[in-house]
Amino acid sequence: MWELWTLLLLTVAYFLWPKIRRPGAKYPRSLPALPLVGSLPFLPRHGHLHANLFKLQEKYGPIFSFRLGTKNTVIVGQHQLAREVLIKKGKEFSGRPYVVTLDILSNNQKGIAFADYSPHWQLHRKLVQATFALFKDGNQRLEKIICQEVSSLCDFLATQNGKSMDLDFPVFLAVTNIICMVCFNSSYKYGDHEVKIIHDYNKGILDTLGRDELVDIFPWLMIFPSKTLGLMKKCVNIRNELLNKILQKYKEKFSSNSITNLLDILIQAKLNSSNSSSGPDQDSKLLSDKYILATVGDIFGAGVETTTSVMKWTVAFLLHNPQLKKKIQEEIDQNVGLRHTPTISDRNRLVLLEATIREVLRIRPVAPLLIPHKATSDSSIGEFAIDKGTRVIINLWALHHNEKEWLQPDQFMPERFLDPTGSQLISPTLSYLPFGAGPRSCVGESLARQELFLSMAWMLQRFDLEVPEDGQLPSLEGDPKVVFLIKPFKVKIKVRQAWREAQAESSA
Ligand code: STR
Repeated sequence: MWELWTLLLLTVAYFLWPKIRRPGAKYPRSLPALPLVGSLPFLPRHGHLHANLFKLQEKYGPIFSFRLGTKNTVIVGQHQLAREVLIKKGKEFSGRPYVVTLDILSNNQKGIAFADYSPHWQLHRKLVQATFALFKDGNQRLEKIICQEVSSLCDFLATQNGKSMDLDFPVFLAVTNIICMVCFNSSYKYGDHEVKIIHDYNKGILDTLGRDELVDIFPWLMIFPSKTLGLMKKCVNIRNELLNKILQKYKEKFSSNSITNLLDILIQAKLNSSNSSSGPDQDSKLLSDKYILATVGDIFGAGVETTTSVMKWTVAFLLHNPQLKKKIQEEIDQNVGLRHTPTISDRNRLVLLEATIREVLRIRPVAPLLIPHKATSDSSIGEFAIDKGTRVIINLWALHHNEKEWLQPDQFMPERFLDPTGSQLISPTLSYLPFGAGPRSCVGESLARQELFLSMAWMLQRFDLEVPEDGQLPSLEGDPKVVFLIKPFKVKIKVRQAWREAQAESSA
């Protein structure tokens, strides 16, 4: 009998043990791994994953690996190696691994954020980039759209003068409207019920993605019902229904003569490929409603959750650093004044504000581990062999907190992005990639930077953002989901005296 058991165990071990790899090749050092569970028992369970992985670098070096289930994962925590993965060998590492929760979210790896390296990913990414090009200049330029929404946001905040409030929802609404303009040329009014629905399902999606669920490690656990997956599916369904309703309605009024947003670009590309002389071509299938919805869903989700989060982080750091806030306001008063609202062209004059935003993106990166990459062919990183199919995770947190690259990396110091005279922006090191890099880099970087700059400049010109009366400062610890969120906090809104006087003067 025991022979049978041994045979069975050996067979199981054979299938679950990593395959013998390229002979003679040198692989990154690995954490210990057991059959079945892999390195799971050896991974720290408490605290933030990005910080734990950074800590492991002390023992294992800047690149190391571990095994979860049957999959090998390589962690890269140093900028030269990260740039090799993202830029120099960008194409070889442009794949995306299969992750159960992300697969539900992306309707089988459609869209652009979580799609594996594939013709549909290439096509949709190109079309999204073409969309942003539509908003470069003219009447539709991003700056104009952003200023409109930021202006409404500030007008709303003015009605809250003297009160302490959570900025989450008002900021969410402004940012949602900006991305709505980019996607469908529409926007929501304050109090619109649909915005609340979007707010709620986004929260559900973020909550369920962030739980490093075991199913993401062992996909076969899917056969057991899971509460998290259930909630995830519910939220994704609500989202898909809402976006589908918008898409179907939009199709009726679509006109080839006026291509002004993401939906226009996607629908037009679909028409072009179905009418091609040789009959519907390959692209036509890749532009069916399901594919279109997945891409719009990604842009929507990415455009809203990231910027809202960074704006809240920025306000939180300013509450902790009231002197800095005052200095930024002086900078605004001197360079923009109080008669005009700030514009993008003020960006090279408001250098302290710009440095502050860069520092927020360093110390609390939106995605501290980016989104996992996958090797699309056998390749290498530095001196180490990487087999096709290996997951590669860039630990951006490690890059942004490396003591050899940054002076006191845990301190919030916007001055590090300024020259000693404080008048020029500088890049102190290459160990900084807040938007990733290479073929998978963030497509919305320029939109995001403009939104962050304009909204902070407008808000600080008009308001004093202060700690609420109860003296409660925001926690800076954070809550890492797919986006590194900040825990809810309140801020006291006060219209600036200087702003009031300037208004009274100009209307007199
Ligand atoms: C937020 C919640 C939602 O409703 C939809 C999405 C899909 C796209 C995701 C987004 C999420 C979170 C931020 C992501 C983005 C794609 C790129 C972006 C992960 C889950 C980042 O890399 C920061």
